[in-house]
Amino acid sequence: MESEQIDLLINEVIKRLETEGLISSQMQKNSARSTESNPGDKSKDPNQSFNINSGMGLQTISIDLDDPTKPVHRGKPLVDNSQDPEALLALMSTTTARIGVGRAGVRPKTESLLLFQSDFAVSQDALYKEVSQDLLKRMGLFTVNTLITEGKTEYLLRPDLGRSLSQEAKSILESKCIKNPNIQICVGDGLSASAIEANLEKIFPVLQSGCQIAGLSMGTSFFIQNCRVGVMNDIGDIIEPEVLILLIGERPGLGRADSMSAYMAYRPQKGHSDADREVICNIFDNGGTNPLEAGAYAIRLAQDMIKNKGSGVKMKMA
Ligand code: B12
Repeated sequence: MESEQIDLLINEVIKRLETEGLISSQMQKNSARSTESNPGDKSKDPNQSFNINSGMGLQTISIDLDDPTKPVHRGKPLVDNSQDPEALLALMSTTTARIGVGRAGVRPKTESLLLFQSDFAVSQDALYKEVSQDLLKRMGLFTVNTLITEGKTEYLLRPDLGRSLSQEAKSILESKCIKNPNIQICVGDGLSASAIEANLEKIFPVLQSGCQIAGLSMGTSFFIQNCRVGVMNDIGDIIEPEVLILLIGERPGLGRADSMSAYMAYRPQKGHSDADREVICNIFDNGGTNPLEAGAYAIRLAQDMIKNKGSGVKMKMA
């Protein structure tokens, strides 16, 4: 859910609670002030206090926990009485793994638990949300579907259906797409819509200009909703490109939802498996394969595939 929608929802709940006399108007003012100062960022005011009518009279409660996802909290050592705080900090800075988080008895500390839950929410949002229609429009991509008809839950439970184009999609591709191009570029939501939103606008122009510079013809690009990697075979059977590049959202990690892959295959067709494909993985800014570099590399790999007339294990053997 967008932060503006969340703000609207919160304000609506607060208004109703006030109308029913369950909270005082002071709370409404506090909340309004915190959203006004920086819309969407309620973490600006970590010590918000609210007057609540709990049934035992008016009580003031204060929320003293700041947003756990802020960088300042994410890298903070939480081990009590650490023997060597500097070494611990150095160790923690070498990894994104959750080390140095200490514990409260046998349980995780509240800070670590909240951070874990926030990061998990980011992954779930990426899985369940749809790629922005505005982005697809800007990129000039039309949408086709796989055999998934009942949304993301079915998509997650039935990978097999995400590997086949629907009958309607096949007819659309037959009528709209240029056949036998050197390079066909497709985009699929896969397991993270956020990954496509974060990287598509950066990688796509590099792929286009890469094709132009290398003298490779490009097919008609499009977007596949509820897409799995295996759908490349169906696309190959209809469009018959030399090389197919499928940009697709990777399974999100905890708090990392913007990682995209480019799966590639030479003359993809029915019966091909992952052994016939290549993957350029972990495409994201700041720590992954930079999308601009990944685009340039994908074109070089496509040229190798064309030269060797194969991809995956076959290309490695060649
Ligand atoms: C899930 C996963 C798997 C699962 C796939 C099961 C499934 N049905 O979903 C399993 C455990 C089987 C797997 C196996 C392998 N994987 Co794997 N896998 C991943 C992971 C974590 C996510 C992939 C994803 O989100 N794909 C997108 C979704 C939408 O695709 P999908 O259609 O649901 O699933 C297909 C792809 O995931 C594909 N796939 C998965 N791994 C690989 C690897 C290669 C080389 C290819 C061509 C395809 C492929 O197989 C699935 C079925 O078609 C990535 C990590 C990452 N950062 O991407 C590594 C990753 C892609 N895998 C990797 C590797 C090396 C392999 C193996 C070769 C390991 C091995 N030595 O056996 C095998 C080969 C797999 C194969 N299909 O032939 C590497 C690829 C590195 C590279 N650039 O070559 C990655 C990046 C992990 C890593 N950092 O090392 N993998």
